[in-house]
This record gives sequence, C-alpha cells and structure tokens, in this order.
Amino acid sequence: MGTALVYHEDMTAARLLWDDPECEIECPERLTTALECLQQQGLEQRCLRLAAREASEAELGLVHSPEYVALLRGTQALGTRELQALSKQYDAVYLHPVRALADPPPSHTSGTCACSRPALPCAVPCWLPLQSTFHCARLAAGAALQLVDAVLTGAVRNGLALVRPPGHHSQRATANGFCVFNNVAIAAKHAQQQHGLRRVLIVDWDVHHGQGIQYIFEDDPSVLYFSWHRYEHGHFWPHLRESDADAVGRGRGLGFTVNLPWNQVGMGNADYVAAFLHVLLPLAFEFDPELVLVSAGFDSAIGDPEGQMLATPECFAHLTQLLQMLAGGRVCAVLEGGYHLESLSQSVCMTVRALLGDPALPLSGPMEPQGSALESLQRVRAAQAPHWVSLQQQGAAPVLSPGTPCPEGRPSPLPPGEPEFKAAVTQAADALSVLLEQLHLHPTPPIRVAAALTVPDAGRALPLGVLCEEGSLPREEAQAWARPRETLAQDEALAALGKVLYLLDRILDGQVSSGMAATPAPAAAATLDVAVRYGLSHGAQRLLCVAVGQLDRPPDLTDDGRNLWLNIGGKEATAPSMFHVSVPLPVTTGGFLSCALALVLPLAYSFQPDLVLVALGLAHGLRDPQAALLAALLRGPAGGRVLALVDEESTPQLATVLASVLNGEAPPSLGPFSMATPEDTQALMYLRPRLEPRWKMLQRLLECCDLAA
Ligand code: Q9C
Ligand code: ZN
Repeated sequence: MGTALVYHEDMTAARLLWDDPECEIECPERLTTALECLQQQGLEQRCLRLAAREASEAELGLVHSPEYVALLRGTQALGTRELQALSKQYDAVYLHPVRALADPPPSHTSGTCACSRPALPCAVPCWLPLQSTFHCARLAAGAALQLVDAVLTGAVRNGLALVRPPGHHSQRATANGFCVFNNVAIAAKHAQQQHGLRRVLIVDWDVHHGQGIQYIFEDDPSVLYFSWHRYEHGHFWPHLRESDADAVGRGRGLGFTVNLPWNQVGMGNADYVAAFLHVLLPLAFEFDPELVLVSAGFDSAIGDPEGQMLATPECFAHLTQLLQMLAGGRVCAVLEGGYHLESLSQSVCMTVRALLGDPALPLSGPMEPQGSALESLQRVRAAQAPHWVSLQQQGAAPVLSPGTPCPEGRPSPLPPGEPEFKAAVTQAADALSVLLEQLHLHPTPPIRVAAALTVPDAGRALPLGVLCEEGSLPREEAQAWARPRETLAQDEALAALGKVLYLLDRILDGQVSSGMAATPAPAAAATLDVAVRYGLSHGAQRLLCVAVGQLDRPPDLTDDGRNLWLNIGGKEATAPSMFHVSVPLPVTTGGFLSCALALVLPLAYSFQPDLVLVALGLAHGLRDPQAALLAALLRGPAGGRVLALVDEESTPQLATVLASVLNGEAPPSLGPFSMATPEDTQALMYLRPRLEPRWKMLQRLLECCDLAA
C-alpha cells in the first residue's frame, strides 16, 4: 500500500500579473520548488504519481453555488484589466486570464489536433496550455478528488496533492485569501457522497483560519473540522470573531468545529505537538474518522513571512505520523499555504516521508510549550468539554475569560524591514541548514524493521518488508550481561537474549530503525533488564523504557537523567521519582487513550529519548490493538528507534501487528470508544501534576494565566 502524489504542471500557469504586495507571495515557484525538493530527496520516485484531473462543475457544486461557478467560468472571457477589477471585489484574491503570453511558445505548432477541449470564448488554440484561474482551480479541486478516490478505492494508503490555488478560505459563493474553490471541503463531500463515508476529519494546520471550511460544515456532525491559526486576539487576518475557541459549531454540528487560536507568534514544535496530544487527538479518537483530510498549509512553519511561527520542517513528519494512527492510516494531505520556498519544500518533503512510513527525525529544540500556547489549549479544551467525553474525564477545565493576557515576554509580530525580521529570516535559514545536516548525519537506516523470533516458523507471520533477523551475539557475550542465578541460565533464554542484543546493536549503529523480538516467558524481565543496561552502555544517551505488565525496574538504574522507566499495569513503584513512573493498567479504550496521549507521549516527547524499549510482559493485559498503537506512537519521540520485546507465548498476531506498525503501517482500530473509569482517571490526575515540573509536555495550563483569569 503506497503513497500517491497528485500534481499537474498546469497549476503553475496562474500568476499575479499586476502589482499587489499582499498577493505576490502566492507564486508558481511554490509548486515547482516543492516538487524539485521531492525529486532531489528521492521521494517523488517512491510515490505513485497521478496527474490531476479537473473537477467537474457538478463536483464544484457539492460546495459552491451554481452562480459562483458560472461567474468563475465566465472569467475565461475576461482580459487582464477586467480580472484585476473583479479580483478587487474579494479579499486577497487575484485571477489569471486564459492566456497571458503574447506569442505562442516556439516549441508548439498548431498542426492537426484531435483533442476535445471545449471551445472557449476567446478561442485559445488547443496546443497552448490553459492558464486561467478557472482551469487551475478546477485542477486543484480535481487533484484532491483524485487523491481521495485513490485512497478510498485502496489503490494507495495515503497521499499528498500539490495544488494551487489553495482552497480553505473559499466559501460557497466567494473567493478569499488566494482561494477559489474549496478543494478540501469538496473532497470531504465527495468522500461522503461517492464512497458513503459517515465521518470525515479535516485537520487544518495552515497558519490561517480556514473559515471557508468552517462555514461549509458548521452545522454538520459528520465532518469534524480542526484548525489552529495565528489569531492574536483577532488582530491577525482574517480578523474573525468566529475563529476563536468558543466557535464550536451550530445546531447538530455543536462540538464538530474545533478552533485553536494562537495569540502569539513564535509557536514551535512543542506547541504544535502539545496541541495534537491535548486537543486534537483525544477528540479525533473519540470521533473515530473513516478518513483524514489535511488542509496542509506550511505557512505555519519556520521562516514563513505570514505565520512567523518557529516549527521546523520535521515537526510536520510528526504531525503526519500522529494522524496516521486514525482511520486506518487513510490520510489525504492537500497543499494550502506556505510562502517561504525553502521551508515549504522541506516541510512538504517531511510530510511525504512520514506518509511513506519513514521514521521521523527527532524534534529539535526544548520540548516545552509556551505559556500563551497552554492558555490557548486550555481555552479550547474548556469550550469543547461539554461536547466530548474524552475531555470530561479529567475534571472540568476552568473556563478562562477571553483575552487574558499572559504576563510573559513573547515575540511580537515583526514588520518586514525591521532588524528583528531579518534576524528571524536568518534563524529560519539556520534551522533549515541544521535540518539538512541532520538528514546527512542521520540518514534513514537501510532496514526499517528487523524481527528476531524464537519459534522457527514464526518468520512466516511477519508482514511484507520486515526483515527476519538471524544474527545473534555470541552466547558467552550474552551470558556475561546476565545477572547470576537467573532465568537466563536456560539455553533458549540465552539464545533469545543474544538475538535481542544483536538487534540492539544494529539499531544503535543505524543499520536498522526498529526491532521486534520474542523472548521466552520466564525470561522476559531478565531480558529487559539486560537490554536496558546494554543499551545504556552501547551508545544510547537517553533510554526510555515502557514496560507493560509485571516487569521490575533494574535495581541498579539511577535517576541520572539517562533513563526513564515507565511501568504500566505492574507493581506500584516503592520509590517513585521523575524517572520511575508507574501507572495502573487502564481498563477502557478511553482510559487507554488518556494514558497514551496525556501521559506516555508527553513524557516521551519531553524526555527526547534516542532509544525506546517497549516490553510486554507475561499477561501484560493490553489488547493487541492497544499494544500496536502504543508501539506506533512511540516511534515519534525516538526518531523511530524502537525495540519491542514480546513474550513468545503472546498471540502470534501480536508479533505480526507490532512488526507492521514499526514498519510504518497504521495500527488497527481500538474498537468502540468507551469512557475512562474513575480509577483510570484518578491515576492520571494524581501523577500528572507531580511529573509536570520536570516533563513540560504534560502541562496543560500555566499557573500564571490561571491566576490571572
Ligand atoms: N497581512 C492561504 O494561506 N493576506 N491564504 C492577509 C495579512 C491574505 C492566506 C494579509 C493571506 C491569505 C491559503
Ligand atoms: Zn495560510
């Protein structure tokens, strides 16, 4: 199951033909540069290339009024000056004529032609590429439709449509903010009407509010629309009251519009990941979409003149990976904004890498959300709490009054030309060159998953593409790591340990990204104990161990900051600390999701491990889909360096599904959502405030804002 890349070069034809500083950033080079970058990094070649088709007028009519479509059709008869006048009737829109070139390009001769392009009012010869905004905008919408069709027919698992003009600001009868037809909204309606989908999630990570999408679906409970956006208490375009967190939808659609306004510029990786963990993903898992559409604007990335945010390109790989936990991995990303060509291109590449299943580069920078971001997260959680069970589980959130200023020095927006603006541009350039260096220093390991199994035949159950590892550390060497008088004295346990350590070596030296190994039941704890010590002495700088079930923490581990031990459903820690955390096994799917999203991942993203061990002890108690989701989620924080240890007596399906998620496949559905039990909730409510001072991604609100409210 592959990744589609939908594109058509005609979409580079439309450009701004008059002087308008507001619109000039939306240029054809946005597409050509992104595509070149994909080719250079060898990513385009790994995708299924699809040529975009034009959306039909009936398809445009899924969202737009017939009069509006007719008006746009009519623009094909207009000249440049008339189009300039018409453009002025909209906010931040330009339209391009059918034909801007004075002379036909020399490469073309008219000759005889069998093409069936419908006659146009101004008789463009059929050998000349159509350049009209109408044509480009129909291709943009058609590209989104084609992508959705490719995913929903099973031709590919996911994909990206590289399109211009963008769509999310466009409304039923109006163009707005460079957008002509609402590509993603049309694709969502199409998915429902042509493929019978009942629940579609739209994630709008563009830095602007996609008010067009919001208006189209605001009373529709079958489409959950999430948007974060630069807002600055309404001072940022499009200056709408309904972009704030308290706009939650209308009528039957109450709670199906989720707005996360950023009231400061400078939001970075920690803020974006926190928004996903604490707002979007709890709601999205409860919603249980059948398809995820992404309004993938990259003006929310570092260096963008519009967004002035600080998230680095690899952040989009993490966001993409997180979204693939939903809807069986059916994620369709459609380009919206993004105006810093280098940042845009790198971010597009990171998104495609994640869609292809490659591990994400670890996130750079301190993983600590900003005060203003926490305040925004808090406000949207409070506004949505009445509509979502998963937000009610952890105590009613206090409602913050709108406009609470956060007494904290934060960068204010930068006017171009100021020295600070130049500094921001330099900062972006630095971040991008560091990223290129990272890609160079840490190339994607040649092998994505290697599995070591004890049962001789078990290799047959491995998913396609997973290497069955036969290598092993010499017996004496493995034995030297075992503690005296232990279960590891058994022959087969020692053989299994040798394989585990061999796998660890290959992960630590960058040959293999992830590993999966089976261990004989009685030796599970002893094997994990050795694996932790071996990892720490063979190059792991920070090792996170997530142990599920009765697995004791190695007695000689110290709180030296190099290891973090998290036990789920085992014995309660006798001396809990910031580096030794134990939590009871959650009972329901809701409890499990809270544990994963509100505890495990925030801890993991804060700790920034370079190696994760996930161990499932005997009778660990997680259901296979839960274990798979946990392992899949833990790929993010460690840049894919995950070693999963399973009991050889657990189901053969468990080994298979773990290998497949470590290989980048989507985890299976958890089944119907059920609310967390009070016990599940209490455990988290007890732990989180104790751990927050050290592990900042756990934070959901900043005390100072709380007090100010
Ligand atoms: N100074 C997209 O990113 N200009 N559209 C706002 C603020 C319009 C952005 C002016 C920005 C439109 C798809
Ligand atoms: Zn935008």
